[in-house]
Amino acid sequence: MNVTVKNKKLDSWIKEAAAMCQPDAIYVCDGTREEYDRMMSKLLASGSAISLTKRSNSYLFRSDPSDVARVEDRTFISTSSKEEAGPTNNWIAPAELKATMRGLYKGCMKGRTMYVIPFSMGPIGSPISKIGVEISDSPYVVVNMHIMTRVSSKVLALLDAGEDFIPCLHSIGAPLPPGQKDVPWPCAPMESKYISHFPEENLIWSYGSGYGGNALLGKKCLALRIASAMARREGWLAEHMLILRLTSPEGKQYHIAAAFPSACGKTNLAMMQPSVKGWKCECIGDDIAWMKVGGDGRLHAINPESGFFGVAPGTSYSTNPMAMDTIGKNVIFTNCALTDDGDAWWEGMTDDVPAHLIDWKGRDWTPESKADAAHPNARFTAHASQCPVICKDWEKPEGVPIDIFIFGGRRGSVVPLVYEAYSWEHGVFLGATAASETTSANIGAVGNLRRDPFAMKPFCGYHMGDYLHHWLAMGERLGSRAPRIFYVNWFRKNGDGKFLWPGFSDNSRVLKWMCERVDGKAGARETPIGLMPREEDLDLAGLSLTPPDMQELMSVNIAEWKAEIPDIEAHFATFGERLPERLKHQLQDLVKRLG
Ligand code: SAT
Ligand code: MN
Repeated sequence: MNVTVKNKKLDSWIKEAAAMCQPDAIYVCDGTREEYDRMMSKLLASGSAISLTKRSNSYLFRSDPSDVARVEDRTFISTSSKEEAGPTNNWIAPAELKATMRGLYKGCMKGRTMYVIPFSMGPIGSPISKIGVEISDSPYVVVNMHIMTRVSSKVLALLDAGEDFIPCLHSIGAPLPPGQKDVPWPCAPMESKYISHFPEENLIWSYGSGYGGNALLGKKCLALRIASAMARREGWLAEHMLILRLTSPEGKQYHIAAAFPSACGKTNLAMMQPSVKGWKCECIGDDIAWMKVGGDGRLHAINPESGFFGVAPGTSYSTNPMAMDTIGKNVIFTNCALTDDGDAWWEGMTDDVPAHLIDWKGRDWTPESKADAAHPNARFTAHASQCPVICKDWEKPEGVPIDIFIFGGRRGSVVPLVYEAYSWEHGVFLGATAASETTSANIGAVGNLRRDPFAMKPFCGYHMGDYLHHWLAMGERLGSRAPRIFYVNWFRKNGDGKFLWPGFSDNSRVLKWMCERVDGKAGARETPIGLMPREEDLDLAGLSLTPPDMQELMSVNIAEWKAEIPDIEAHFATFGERLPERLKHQLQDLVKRLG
């Protein structure tokens, strides 16, 4: 081991993990640029990384074709009883799961180095931040963690000073026998992958996958699943939300936190450049928000991450120019295509499709090829500080005060562009019943409608019914200082399957209405589903949207909404006794309003 670890809990955990996993060497990371460069040189030499000549200090990785996204079927919340994990989580009893995983971990790092990665979620030393230590045998994980979290020897110093940490054990599950050549992306087969959480003891064990949220354990595992359970115990919120600051032409600031499922445009909204005149948008985070009630009685949010792990396909200078400028240099690309002149490429990146590429599986690709050149869940990893519109306050330890919550998802039909909740309770109902067509961010079928409460279905570390109670309780605590709640759908289509709403920078028109609602300046009409802008309430200047399209976009079809009710009832029934009474009443009220 390259350093002496003084913290007793950490030292004995490293020894225990080493005895079980039997790595050839142990290396404690310090988070420096030199370390990153050294690690990247090794990854280049081993053939895992490809250096991109067109982008400075940028690299392309191609994963194993079986290891391309989160694996919700292999993700477990291991509480002492199944009931505590609730209906939205897979559960195995802790003793059984640990016994199985110990069997898998035994000798799993043979032929490899065990990296010890001390990291902080949130600014180092902030009272809202949490410390984690990830043990991993993947150098790809190390370089990604450098960007996505604060990896530093300062974190070890905090541990020496007595701070606690969340242990995150990770192995790709592919020991390397002596003399055998490594593959570019080692991992274990699907049936032996386990992404396990023990929220009662703040512990994470992940085995078999090297991809994204399965392997970068600070993200979904710590900052959402473990943190959501901590947040409930401690009276705060850990949410799957972007955070942005909007500034009006008069210079008034509004802070918005928005929850959409993975691959539904959080990064695009977080970096959006408003098309409405005089308004400015700055990014604070694109995936996760930790929120606590401040001394002023308001909810204050921080982004616990330090980078973006964004979906590449569809990202372009027309959809998200700020993301494009963020990824000009110092980027890790995963499962993008490679151009002949040494750049990354993906579907939707440029109007002209290159005549020849190497696809994400390493095969020759031409526009005639049937398969996608980049995997639909291909990603870029880039540091937040590289974003041209990163808010100057993005690392403020006390966070920013939230004015507005937005929930939403991808719905080709039924759900209009925007509506506002009648009350906090109604807003919690909107979050609880949020539904979205599934995307490629999870292994499984794409395009199926599923209820994804608060976009937290895959990320809530405890019983979702208790989570809904927690949200209601937070509303009571916040009282008149609670943020206003809205629901949006950017993805409604017309009969020909075309999107009705242009989206992207024009979403600012919707956000502007929300800000004016907060200030009591803009009107709305009551509808059975919530408060909706009348046409004159939305700033549509300069937008070429035909009146019939606008009408369709904003329409609430009573028959279609009535048809949603049985699905909501079935969804609510899964929470059993733990479904808050107040949400049952909200459903009854909706049924009544629909007539
Ligand atoms: O792979 S991740 O879980 O980090 C990305 C996502 O699904 O949001
Ligand atoms: Mn996400």
